[in-house]
Amino acid sequence: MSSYNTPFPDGFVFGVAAACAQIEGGAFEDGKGESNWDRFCRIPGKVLGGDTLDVACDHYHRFDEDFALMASLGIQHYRLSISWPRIVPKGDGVINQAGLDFYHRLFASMARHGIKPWVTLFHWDLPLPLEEQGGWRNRATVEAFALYAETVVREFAPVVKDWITLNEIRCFTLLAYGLGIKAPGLKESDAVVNQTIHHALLAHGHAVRAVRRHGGPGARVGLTDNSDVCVPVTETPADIAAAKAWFAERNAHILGAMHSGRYSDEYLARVGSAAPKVEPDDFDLISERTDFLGLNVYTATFVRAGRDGAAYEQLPLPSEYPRAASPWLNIAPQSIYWITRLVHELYGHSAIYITENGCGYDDEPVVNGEVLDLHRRDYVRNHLREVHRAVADGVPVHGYFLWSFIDNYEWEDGYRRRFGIVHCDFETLARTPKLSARWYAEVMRTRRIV
Ligand code: PNW
Repeated sequence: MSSYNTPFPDGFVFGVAAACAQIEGGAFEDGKGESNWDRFCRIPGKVLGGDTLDVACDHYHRFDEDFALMASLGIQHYRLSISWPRIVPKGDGVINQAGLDFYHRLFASMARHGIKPWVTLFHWDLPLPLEEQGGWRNRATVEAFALYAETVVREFAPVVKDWITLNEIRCFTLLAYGLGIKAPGLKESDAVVNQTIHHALLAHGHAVRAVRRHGGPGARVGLTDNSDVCVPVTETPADIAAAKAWFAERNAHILGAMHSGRYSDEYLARVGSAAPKVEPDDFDLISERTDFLGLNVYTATFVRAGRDGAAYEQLPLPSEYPRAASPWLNIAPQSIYWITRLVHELYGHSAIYITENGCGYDDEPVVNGEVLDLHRRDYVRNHLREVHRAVADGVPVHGYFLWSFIDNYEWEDGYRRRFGIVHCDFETLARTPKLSARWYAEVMRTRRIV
C-alpha cells in the first residue's frame, strides 16, 4: 500500500492542455481558412452569447508571453492542437505557408522556454469547404485529413515527437451530426452518425501511418478518446464485473473496434441496419498499432451488478449529486482510476496518458490580483489522488494533462464557462494565474499531491 503523498514515479509527465480554436484567435489572419466552427458560431442560438472564435485568448499574437507564463509555473509539457484550416485553408491540399510558419515560430518559442509539445492533429476545427461537402459524413474528408496529417508530421517531425491523431471522436461525430450540439449542429440518423465514427477511425489510422512514415526517430502516436466512463458503486468483484461489462459495451464502437480489428457481433446486433458501411482493408488501417492511448476524463456513470441475469445496472444520478457548472460535468474522481484500470484490463494498453481532466465554472472574478478557485484545486487534487492510486496498483498511467492552461472558448458554451488555471479577462486579455495554478505548480515541482 502506498500513501497518496508519496512522489509520482520518475518519468511521470505533468502538463497542461489546450486546443488551437479555443485559444488562438486570429481566425482570419495570414491566410487561415474559415472553419466549421467559425461558421457555426455565427448561427443565432448555437453558441451562448453568440460568442465567436475570432479573438479568443489572442494566443496567436501572445504565445511567447503565454509560454513565459507556463515556464514561470514550471510547466514542461503542453498539449496543443494544430489548426487544419490554417495549414490547408480550403481542405483541398493547397498548403498555406504562413500557417506552417506560425507553428514554426510557436514551437521555437516553446523550445526557448523549455516546454515539450504534445500535438493533436485534429481538435474539431475542420476547413469549411469540407464541412460543406458533408464533413465527417463524407469519406472524402478522410482522404483530405490523411494529406493534411502527412504534411504536418513531415514538416514538424524535427521538433515534435508525441502525436495525437484525433481528439474525442464522440464529440465531433455523435454530438455534431447526431445531437446537434457541436458544429455543424445536425440531427442525423444513427446510421449516419455511425458512419461518421467509422470515418473518424479511418482518419485516425491514416495519422498513425503518417507518424510511422514521417515522424522520424523516437516519434510516438496515439488517439485521445473520451471513453464513456463508469464507476462500480462498491469495489466488489460483482460490481467491478458489471462495470467492466458496461465499459466494454459502451466503448465497443471506438476502443473495442480499434483493438479487436472489427466491430463486435454484440455491437453489430445492437445497431442493426444502422451499422456503418465498411470497405475491405478498413480495419487494417483502424487497428494500426499505437504507442499510447490518451484519455480525457471529466465525469462518470455509476454501475452495479445487474439483477435477474442482467450484466449491469446503470444508476441515475440524484439531482443533488456534485456538479461543476457545465451541466454534463458531475464530479466523480474515482472515474479516473476506473477508466485507466478498465482500459488496461480490457485492451492491454501499456502506456496511458490522461490527456485532459479539469472542470468548468462560470464566475471567477479577479480580486486583489487573485482568483481563489478552491473548487478547481479540490477537483484536480481529488482526481490526482485516483491517478496516484492507479499507478500504485500497477496500471500504466504515464502522465496527466490538466484542462486547461487558460480560460478559453468553451465551444457551444462560449467564454462564460471557465476551465483554466490561468484566468483570462476577455475584455483586456490580461492573464492572471489562479490559486489552482500556484497549487499545481507545487505538485509539478515536488511530484507529489500537495
Ligand atoms: C473536451 N461531455 O470536451 C474537449 O476536448 C475540450 O475541447 C473541452 O473544452 C473540454 O473537454 C471541456 O468541455 C468535452 O459531454 C465536451 O461529456 C463534452 C463532454 C466531454 C468532453
